[in-house]
Amino acid sequence: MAFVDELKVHIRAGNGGDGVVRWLHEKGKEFMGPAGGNGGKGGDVYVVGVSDLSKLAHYRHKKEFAAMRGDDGQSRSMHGKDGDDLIIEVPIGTLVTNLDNEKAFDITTLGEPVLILKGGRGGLGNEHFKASTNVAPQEFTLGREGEEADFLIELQLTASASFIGLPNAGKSSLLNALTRAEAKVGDYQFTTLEPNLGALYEFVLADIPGLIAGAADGKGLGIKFLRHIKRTKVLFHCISLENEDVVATYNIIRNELEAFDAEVAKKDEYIIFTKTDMVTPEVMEERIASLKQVHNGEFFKVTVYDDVSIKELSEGILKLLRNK
Ligand SMILES: Nc1nc2c(ncn2[C@@H]2O[C@H](COP(=O)(O)OP(=O)(O)O)[C@@H](O)[C@H]2O)c(=O)[nH]1
Ligand SMILES: [Mg+2]
Repeated sequence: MAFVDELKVHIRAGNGGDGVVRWLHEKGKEFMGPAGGNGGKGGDVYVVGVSDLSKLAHYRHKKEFAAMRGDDGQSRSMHGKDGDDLIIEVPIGTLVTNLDNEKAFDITTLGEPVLILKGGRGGLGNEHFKASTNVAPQEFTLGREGEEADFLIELQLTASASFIGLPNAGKSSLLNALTRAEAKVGDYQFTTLEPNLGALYEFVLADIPGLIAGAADGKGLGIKFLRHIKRTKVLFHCISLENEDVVATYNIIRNELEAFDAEVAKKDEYIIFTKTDMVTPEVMEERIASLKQVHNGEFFKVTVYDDVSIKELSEGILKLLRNK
């Protein structure tokens, strides 16, 4: 699913239900008085932060959101049911702006609903107007309208870390294993160079697809792609242990990075050796040793088929980023 980070929508809270005029009747008895119930309150609208960073893509075709209207009052003094609230899930890091009054809601926490529009009050039924001077009131009121406005919903994220590497290195698989992202695996679509994003606690991880695809001359690179890789704090360079010559593999990406942007190439880089399950321990040690001759610093080893290695990687990444 394409990454969506901006939406313009109209959002409406529910209208209140109307109050009604009803009378109490009982068989064989005379007039017993007013019994029209009040209308229910219209539903409020909340936004709530979730960790699924692709959430806005689900609303891509939506132009309008609306909470439920309150039910009208009923006979026998029964009040109308309140309209259900509407809770709109957005990724943490989303800024929700009411374009009619410029009020902005910055959604930075998980699971805490923030009220953005209030539902209308229910109207009053005729029973409400009963008084010693008014035993048969005809009065009632209509429900109030719920608030409504146009909103701009923007995801304002900067990736803390980006996974780079050759196609097939296992970047998307890692992003999926470390976060709740749903990046496509084994998908070589270099024409869409949108980053896949996932949240690892407070950090956003980006899987940068195919840096190699004409990256140096900037061909086809979207603005979001550039923004993410330029502002990212650290790079995790993924190298599959399947490669017989891991140094050559490493250098391909390094050269591409240098040609792409000298500033980006200067960022701190950590190596993640992927697909440890594909080689024997001896071959693994040999390949890691050869790379250590050209790159010093910390490195990680991982296979998506071993949860322990994923957990270690996850902890390692967290420790690194929290120390930045
Ligand atoms: N054996 C093995 N295969 C993996 C591992 N990680 C990813 N793959 C496979 O390698 C291929 C490329 O993975 P993908 O995550 O799409 O790589 P990307 O191009 O770097 O995003 C897919 O077929 C994955 O199933 C791993 O740890 N072990
Ligand atoms: Mg990929």
